[in-house]
Amino acid sequence: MNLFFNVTLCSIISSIVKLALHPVQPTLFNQSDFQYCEDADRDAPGSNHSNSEQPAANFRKLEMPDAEVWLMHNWMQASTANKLFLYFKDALQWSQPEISLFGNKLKVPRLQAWYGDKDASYAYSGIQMAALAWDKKLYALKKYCEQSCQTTFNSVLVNYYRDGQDSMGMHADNESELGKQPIIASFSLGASRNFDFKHMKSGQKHRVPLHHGSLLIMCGNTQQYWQHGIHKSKRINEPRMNFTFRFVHPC
Ligand SMILES: O=C(O)CCC(=O)C(=O)O
Repeated sequence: MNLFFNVTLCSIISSIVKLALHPVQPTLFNQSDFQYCEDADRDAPGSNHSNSEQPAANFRKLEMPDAEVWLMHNWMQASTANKLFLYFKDALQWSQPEISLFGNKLKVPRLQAWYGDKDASYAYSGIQMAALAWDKKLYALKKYCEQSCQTTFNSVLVNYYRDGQDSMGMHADNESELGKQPIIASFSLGASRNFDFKHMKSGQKHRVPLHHGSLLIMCGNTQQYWQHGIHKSKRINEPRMNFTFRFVHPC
């Protein structure tokens, strides 16, 4: 009995120590294959859009006024990230839509795809995007992000930058359907690119390199005060993929 008690006590203590040392990565998925897991639906944290919730530990809060931005490099291990990059490159339905700029029609300087729940349609720069039905692994990735962000998402914009000549203009994700203080999770795969912020009033700039497997979370007032974008770079020849998970309020 004593032996049983000691063994049980030891295993409880060791679980507590493990939890304290590795509080971040939720273990809903075996990262080595990243298969969709039915448990993800059961264990998702529920619909929680409160900004008082903070992302899990190991995220670093960036020092930016009027913003709440969290970053974790190596949020996903490289071997899993490599497989996902190859998978998504082939599996997603990429397109290069046109935007109207001063009366001219221009193709966006990247490829993109919009996935989400049925009612999660989205419009920006005159592009109306109806959501494509979730790809299984994309849905699993969404669930995995939700664990870290302590919220739920119903859609994702995926951008594919073929090389350093592809870019994303400075903008804020402040469309009314995203709500006043949207939580946006930005996951990156492939080539490292600089993510540039610019304060809309003071003009202050902040540059964050985003690497293969990093997760950046923007919440609070970030979209009200800061624009963000990806500038062209002559030095980059490799492709990059970025996923911005969002919650679009159905209109
Ligand atoms: O590629 C990125 O990191 C930026 C994507 C972005 O700004 C957006 O989807 O709104």
